[in-house]
Amino acid sequence: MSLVKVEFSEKVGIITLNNTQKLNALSAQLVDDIIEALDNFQKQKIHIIILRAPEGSKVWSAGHDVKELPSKMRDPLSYYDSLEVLLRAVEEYPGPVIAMVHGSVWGGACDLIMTCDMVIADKTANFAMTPAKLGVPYNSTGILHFMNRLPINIAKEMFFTAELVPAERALNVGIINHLVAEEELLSFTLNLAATISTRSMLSIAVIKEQFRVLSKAYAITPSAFERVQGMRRKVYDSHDYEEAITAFLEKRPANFKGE
Ligand code: YZS
Repeated sequence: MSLVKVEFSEKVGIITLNNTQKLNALSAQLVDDIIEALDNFQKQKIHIIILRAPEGSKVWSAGHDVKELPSKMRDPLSYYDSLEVLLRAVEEYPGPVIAMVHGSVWGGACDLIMTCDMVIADKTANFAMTPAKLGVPYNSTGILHFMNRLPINIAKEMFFTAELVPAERALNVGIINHLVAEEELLSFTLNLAATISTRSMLSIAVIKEQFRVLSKAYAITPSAFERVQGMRRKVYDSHDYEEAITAFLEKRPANFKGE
């Protein structure tokens, strides 16, 4: 059974992450279902996508399913990890993908939000970037998603503290485009999509692609790439990574040793 619900009109498709029992944790199955929904919408030439959680969810998504993270010795965020595939699918969708957020957004789901073209939220929304809590060596493409959206000091604060950024501040620092009343969240988002749907989709698709290509136009040397990969490997091979995943599963704070 699919873990997403899909609805669509002529030009707007809505994908609802619908595994609330697991707080919409981004398991491989949920992520694959989102990707499949995006593929189907693209085939049907649906121009604009809205990504949401079911009405009233306290948690929009709890992030990567920690139970599916490798326990040690393997990159937890490798190129073909399903979350990484999803982030590229959102970036490459040939029309706007709008995140409509009610509730809290954690870790990999926060990265998903950053990858969406726009974010509309109500006051229940808050956002936490958690790798430093879970000992995860976050990857360069993910860091770039934040750098391309936020002032670098704000992005660093999010990564270094792993604390939730509440809605009002998220608006001020540019995580979200519009902060609207809870009861207007859907109508506001649909109106935004309706406005966009009157514009040239050919034009928007090529503009979105240029934003994507230009925002990734960073050259790094092979040795810098290999050095960063080597540093990341030391982290996912470390005691601290294993300890943090175990601590999460045992519902206790991690005891980091710095090794
Ligand atoms: O006790 P059961 O078995 O019912 O399970 C609990 C939680 O363990 C489980 N759960 C998760 N399982 C897998 N992956 C998750 N991300 C996850 N989050 C929660 O869901 C059941 C209900 O959770 P409770 O904690 O009892 O619910 P509640 O008291 O309402 O608290 C909700 C929050 C969202 C505040 C709480 O569950 C929480 O703090 N979850 C972890 C959020 C998080 O840190 N996510 C980041 C995951 N990491 C990533 O996305 C990246 C890899 S990274 O670390 O790099 O950012």
